[in-house]
Parts: sequence; C-alpha cells; structure tokens
Amino acid sequence: MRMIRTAAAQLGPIQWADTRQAVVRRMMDLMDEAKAADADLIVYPELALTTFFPRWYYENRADADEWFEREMPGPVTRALFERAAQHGMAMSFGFAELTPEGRHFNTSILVDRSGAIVGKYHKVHLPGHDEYDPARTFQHLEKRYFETGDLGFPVWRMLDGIIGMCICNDRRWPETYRVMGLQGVEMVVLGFNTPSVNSQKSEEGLAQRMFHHKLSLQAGAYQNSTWVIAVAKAGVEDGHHLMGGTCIVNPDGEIVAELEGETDGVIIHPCDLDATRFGKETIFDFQRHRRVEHYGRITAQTGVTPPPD
Ligand code: CDV
Repeated sequence: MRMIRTAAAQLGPIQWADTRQAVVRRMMDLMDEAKAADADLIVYPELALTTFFPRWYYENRADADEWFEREMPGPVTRALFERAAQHGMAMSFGFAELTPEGRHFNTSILVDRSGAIVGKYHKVHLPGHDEYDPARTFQHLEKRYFETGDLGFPVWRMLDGIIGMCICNDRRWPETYRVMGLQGVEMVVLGFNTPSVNSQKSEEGLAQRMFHHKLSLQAGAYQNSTWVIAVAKAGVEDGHHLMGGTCIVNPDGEIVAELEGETDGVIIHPCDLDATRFGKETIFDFQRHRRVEHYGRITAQTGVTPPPD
C-alpha cells in the first residue's frame, strides 16, 4: 500500500481587515493538529491568505495588488514553510500571485516534506466577469484581476505518488481531471471559495450548490480513478456567505470524509494510492477504451455549434 495520510484543512472566513500574520497563525494551528494525527500532507483552500477579494470592484486594477504575494515564501509565509518542514509534512495552498514580470495569477503550490516548492498551478477556468456588473447581487471579478492560467494541468511525483492540482471552478470541468488522468494522476488537491448563493439566480441556494460541488468532485474522481481532496474557505466573509463542503473523495467517487461546519477545522483520511489501480486498469483503462478519433471537438472549439436547422 502507498498511503498518504491527508489532512483537508478548511479555513473559516477571513475578513478584509485580518492580517496575513493572523491567517498564517491559524494555518499553523491546523498544521499542528494535522501533525498530531500523523498527517503526511495538508491541503488548504484557494486564496488561503486573504479574504476572497474578487468580490470587490476596484476601478483601478492596480489597487487590488495589495492582495497579491510577490514572493513565496515571503516574510510572512516563511513561518508556515518552516513549520511544515519541521513536521516533515507536505502541503498545498492557494494565493494570489504577482510575478516579477507583473503578471497576476490565481495560484496554488505543492510543497514537499522538506519545505521546497515542487509544483505550481495557475487557475485555468476563471469564473465571473471583468467589468462591474450591476445586474449581480454581488461581484465575481476573477477575470478582472487574474490572467488565465498558462501552465496547463501538470502533475508531480511526490510522497510516492502522482499528485495534481486545480482550483475551485476548475473542479466543475471534466477536462481538468481528464488531462491529469492522462498523466496517471492518483490524487487531485484543490481549494475553493464558493458563495452559498448564485449571484445571477437567487433561487439557487446552498443545497443545490452543495449538490453540484459534490457531483463534480465525485464524477472527476470516479471517471479518472483518483483521490480528490477538496477544501473550502467557508462562513460569512465580509458580509458574504461562502459554503463549506470540505471533503475527501475516493477513486470510486465516494465521499469518505467530510467536515461539518464553516469554521477552521481539519479532517484526516488515510488515502491508499494503490486503490486507484483497479479503476485505471479496468473500466477506465484509457489506453484500451478511449476513442480519441471521436473527441476532436473537445479541443477544436469552445462554444456550442448546433446542427443546421
Ligand atoms: N472561486 C470560484 O472559482 N468560485 C466559483 C463560483 C463563482 C461558482 C466556483 O466554481 O465555486
């Protein structure tokens, strides 16, 4: 068995006025809790260090740069890396990245047991819009503040397994998992900030959004025979409610661990990477069963082309 004791470390809300130092302290508390339970890997949410700032409109985009990290680790996050290395624990978390070239990405990283960054992912499926939208009950301006990810969906060998990352809205897209599945992924780690209501459809509330969230994770896990670790930032943040739903899904698509509530908290599950083998070698043996000659449209077009009338 190749076992990764995996900690899904949900964060409760992070308010506008909360400092990065305070958030890192909360993350270290969760890390200590995970260490006490002998975790090998800890996974935190998308944009783990700050409030979900894309809900706010800045006329001048550069004014939003205060939410971005210019180095990783930086002066504040270094303590988290040091604590992880002390514990010999690998980790993954999301943050807003401003590169030395002035590019902005919604980023997540994979850090090995020694505290070295081994993988970086830039969010590909950015939801929302890039101009102020008065028709929405609240804004979702990821397309204003971030560039579309430029790194694809790589996977990395770490902890004796093959691990990939995606971020929040990416989890709703089958292509996300399949591109990693084609590289043999055994565990997908992801963080999310999902409002509990739809800003464009008020009747779509928490129950339906939670259903779509789990449906996406479970389908992605099953159809690629991989573990999926999904971690929320949850609770009422700057007056806006983010849903929870932190959970761990096995390669059969079953939820095997789930965190209740909307505060800081950890769930731990022993994830056996060898449990991915059966699905990968039978019904989802891609080499034998995929029919790429029929899949051309998937990469040839984005929008829908209906048949002629
Ligand atoms: N942060 C996100 O990507 N949120 C989206 C919302 C906008 C639907 C999500 O997929 O949860």
